[in-house]
Amino acid sequence: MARARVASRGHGDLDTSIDSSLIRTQGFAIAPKLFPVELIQTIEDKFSQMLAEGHPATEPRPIIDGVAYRFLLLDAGRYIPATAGLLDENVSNAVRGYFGSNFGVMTLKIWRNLGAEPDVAAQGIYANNWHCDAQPTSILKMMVNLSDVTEADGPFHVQSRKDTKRIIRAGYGTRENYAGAANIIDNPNAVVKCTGPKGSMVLCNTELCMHKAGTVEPGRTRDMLQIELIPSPEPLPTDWYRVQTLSSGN
Ligand SMILES: O=C(O)CCC(=O)C(=O)O
Ligand SMILES: [Fe+2]
Repeated sequence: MARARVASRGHGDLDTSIDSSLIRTQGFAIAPKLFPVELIQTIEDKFSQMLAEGHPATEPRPIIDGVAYRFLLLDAGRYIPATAGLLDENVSNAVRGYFGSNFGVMTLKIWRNLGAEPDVAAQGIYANNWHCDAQPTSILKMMVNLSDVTEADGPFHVQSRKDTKRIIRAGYGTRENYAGAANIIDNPNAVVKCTGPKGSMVLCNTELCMHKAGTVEPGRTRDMLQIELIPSPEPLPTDWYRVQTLSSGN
């Protein structure tokens, strides 16, 4: 399937096209204006409220010198049922088109990255060093910006499968030491920054594509929702958003 297009049902300013063939060739596809802002706002408001209350499910991680740089909510759908609206027909068709099969949900999480001074950010505090996820390559990540994300807010950064191969062949070492790839890994012609308004989204194979979180500038934040999708013989159950995490990687 080349392109999934569905009428935007009264949300005239939305662009509901997702190019699922691009996920195969490039490794990722960006949907810049996908979800109604009211849906995203409902989810973000509830997440913010949980953080403000210090809800025990919102885990501060990591804490460096007494300062939390990220708050993570696992199994977010159990606390925020509105997340059920994210796998609508449009997204589901695109994901089925990519897998060529039904799909299931492995994890559903939300996190907030907080601003960090460059010396702290240099410690790789929230997956902000280039890496590929060490998970089965069948997993597809759906990443939704829950806040308006500019370059200053540490957008998700990604490179194509082709550029990723170039980096690996140049002798990429680890997140901490890029080794032979150090000189080419930040090629501005290859790096794509997933900035966008709340509700913008990227579907990405993070095993095959080099990626990282951008560093959030001091005083700013970035809220991200992520769903890990896997091929499945069964149709998606209606209560998929109540998924409970067994394991996940980033
Ligand atoms: O927070 C981000 O932008 C990147 C996180 C990441 O590396 C991942 O989800 O695999
Ligand atoms: Fe990752």
